[in-house]
Amino acid sequence: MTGNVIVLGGDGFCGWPTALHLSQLGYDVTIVDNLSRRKIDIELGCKSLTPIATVEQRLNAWKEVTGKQIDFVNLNIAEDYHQLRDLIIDVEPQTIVHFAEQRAAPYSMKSPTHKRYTVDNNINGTHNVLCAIVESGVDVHLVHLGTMGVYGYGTAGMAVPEGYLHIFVDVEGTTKEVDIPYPSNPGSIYHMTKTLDALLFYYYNKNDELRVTDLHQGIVWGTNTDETLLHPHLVNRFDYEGDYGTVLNRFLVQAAVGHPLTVYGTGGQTRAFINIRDTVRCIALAVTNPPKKGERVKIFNQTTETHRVRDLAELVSSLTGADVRYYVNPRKEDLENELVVKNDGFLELGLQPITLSEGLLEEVVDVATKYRDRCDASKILTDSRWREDIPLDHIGSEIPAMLEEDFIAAD
Ligand code: NAD
Ligand code: USQ
Repeated sequence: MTGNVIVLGGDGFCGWPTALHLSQLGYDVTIVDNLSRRKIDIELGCKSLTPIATVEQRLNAWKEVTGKQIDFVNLNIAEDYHQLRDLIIDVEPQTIVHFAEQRAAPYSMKSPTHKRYTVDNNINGTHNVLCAIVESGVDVHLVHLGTMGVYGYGTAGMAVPEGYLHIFVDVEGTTKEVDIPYPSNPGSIYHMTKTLDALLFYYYNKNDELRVTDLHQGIVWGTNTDETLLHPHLVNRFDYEGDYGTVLNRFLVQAAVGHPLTVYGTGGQTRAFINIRDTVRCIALAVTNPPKKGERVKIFNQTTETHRVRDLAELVSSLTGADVRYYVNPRKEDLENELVVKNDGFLELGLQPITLSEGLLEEVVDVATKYRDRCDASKILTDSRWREDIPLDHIGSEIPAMLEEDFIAAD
């Protein structure tokens, strides 16, 4: 594979292993990142479970083990518009992969300041990328990381299609068939920014014929990929604290350090999941299969399986002996939901998914246990909540935790 690719947010959890994978495949990769995620670690008073190296050390290690060069540019895509435009003109990328957003739902709900930061950063960043591509005149394919959460997690009993809903409309007695973007139903300020991103793509695709692929990704679990394992300085980050840690990775660390598994509410929430190794493969497939000029925004559901939160807790508990505890849910979300998702797009392109059962034990042993001494257990429970009137529960109980209003809703 040849050509130039810019990876926006290439120092992050998904962006770093993707940048390495694309470089390994033969692309000339430039990472753009303002290191805001590392600064948020300082703000939250915690750090990746894995000891991540500086960007400079990372890139030197990659050069040392593969002979391949990855360039790094430190800029804020939400603010430094002209530098971004000039970089696109200089590099002439065939593809820009866009990971550079504030991606934690709890962090986005922490306070008015965090809500406003998330909206300013994500919406301005995405719009700057689109505007800069058009102004540069370079024919770029934009691959963006969206989220399954744009759809909400309730489906009226059907499988969530890949972006577009095929509907039948009665027009003066005649039935017409049309595709419309699947109705958005965000569950946090963060998820809302992703639904707004989708509207920006729709517009730039219609007006400027910009080629865009939007990947509606599920919750990523796992840590390392073939490339990040090549040198200790290439290790990927692993978030476990209450805002950035995602549910399955959190459960794995909690089990390793002897903390009870923190199930919110009844644990009846069903979500979509994907392993980090499949994330990087999916992105490589998206890069090599761009939409044609004039084609509508291409949308893939980048996810390989769905699981209920309490089932995940039981699975981790059965593997490790960890206790399961139920905490008052700091979020406003359905207590219980079913979720069926179509993911034919990547399967047809040849993806062979890694499932939970194959990879899970390896993760527990290799990463969570190896680095458990770096875990600060006081950071496991979050102080973020969706509304001020939701009580903060740092104690939990042995039975599912429901608020009075939840009992009423469940009746
Ligand atoms: P991350 O926070 O680890 O990485 C994001 C990177 O972008 C960070 O390195 C950060 O410094 C950088 N960044 C943020 N704002 C920037 C800006 N304005 N300018 C330049 N750089 C900026 O997040 P991640 O887990 O790697 O997620 C990457 C993308 O994938 C996000 O858009 C997220 O919404 C999406 N996603 C992630 C998951 C998951 O489970 N991690 C699941 C679905 C979708
Ligand atoms: N949950 C628990 N206990 C925990 C943590 C979470 O029960 O300790 C529950 C939450 O209430 C929620 C579910 O687990 O119902 C998933 O939470 P999460 O933090 O793992 O994932 P989420 O907030 O949805 O966000 C993550 C990423 C985000 C991405 C999204 C994909 O941080 O960037 O967009 O997953 S998706 O969920 O498919 O929308």
